[in-house]
Amino acid sequence: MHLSLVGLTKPVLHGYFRSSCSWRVRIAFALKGIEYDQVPVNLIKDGGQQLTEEYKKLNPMQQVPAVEVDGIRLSQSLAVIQYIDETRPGPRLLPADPVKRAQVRMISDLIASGIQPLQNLYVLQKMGAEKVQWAQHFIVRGFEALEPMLKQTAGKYCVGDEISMADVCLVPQVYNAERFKVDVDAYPTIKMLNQTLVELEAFKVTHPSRQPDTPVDLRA
Ligand SMILES: N[C@@H](CCC(=O)N[C@@H](CS)C(=O)NCC(=O)O)C(=O)O
Repeated sequence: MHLSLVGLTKPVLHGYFRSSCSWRVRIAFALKGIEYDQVPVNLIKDGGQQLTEEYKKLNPMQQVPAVEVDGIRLSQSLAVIQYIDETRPGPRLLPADPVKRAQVRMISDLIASGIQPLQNLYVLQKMGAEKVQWAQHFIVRGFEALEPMLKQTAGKYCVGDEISMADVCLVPQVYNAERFKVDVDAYPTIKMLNQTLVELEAFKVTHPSRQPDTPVDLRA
C-alpha cells in the first residue's frame, strides 16, 4: 500500500443501488464526508454484470462492492469500511475502547457473516421456489440473536451513543428484512435503532432509492 497516495484521488465504488453491502460502503463514505464516484454493476441485467470476466478482475468473488481507493483495489465491505476508517479523519467507525470495538465487530460480523450471505442473490437463485422462505428463515434466525445482543450494547446507536460500523451494517439489513416481509416489529430494539438511524443524512442520501442506478419506478 502506498501511504503517499492516501486521499489523492476520489475513491470509485463499483456497486448496485439495492445491494446492502454496497450501501454499507456508501454510508461509511457519507459519515466520513468522503466524495467518491460510483460505477453501477447491475446484478440482474445481462445475467448479472458481476459475473463478467472484466468485473472478476475487480472482485474475484464476483460480488459487489469493489472499491478502487488510494491505488489499491479492495472488496469485502467491512474491509473497505475499516480501511477508510483507519486512513481518513471524521467520526471513528470503530471505537477506541477495546470492549466497544469488540462489540461493534461482533454485531457487524453477525450481520455480515451470519445473515446477509444466506439471503444473497447467488444463494437464493439456487433455492428456486423456496427462496423467500429460506431468506426469511435466516433473517429471523439472525434477528433473534441480534435483538438481545443489541439490548445489551445499545445506547442511542447500536453500541453506546457513538455511531459505528455496526449501525452501518444494521440499516441495510433491516431494509432487506423488510423487502423479504420479515416482521421487524417483533424486534423492538432493532426497530428503534433503525428508526433513529434512517433519519440521519448519511443514511438518507445513500438510500437505495436515491442512487444513480436506481430505476425510475423505485426512486424516492
Ligand atoms: N462479504 C461480502 C459480500 C458481498 C455480497 O454478498 N454482495 C452481494 C450484494 S449485497 C452480491 O454481489 N451478490 C451478487 C450475487 O449473489 O451474484 C461483502 O461484505 O462485501
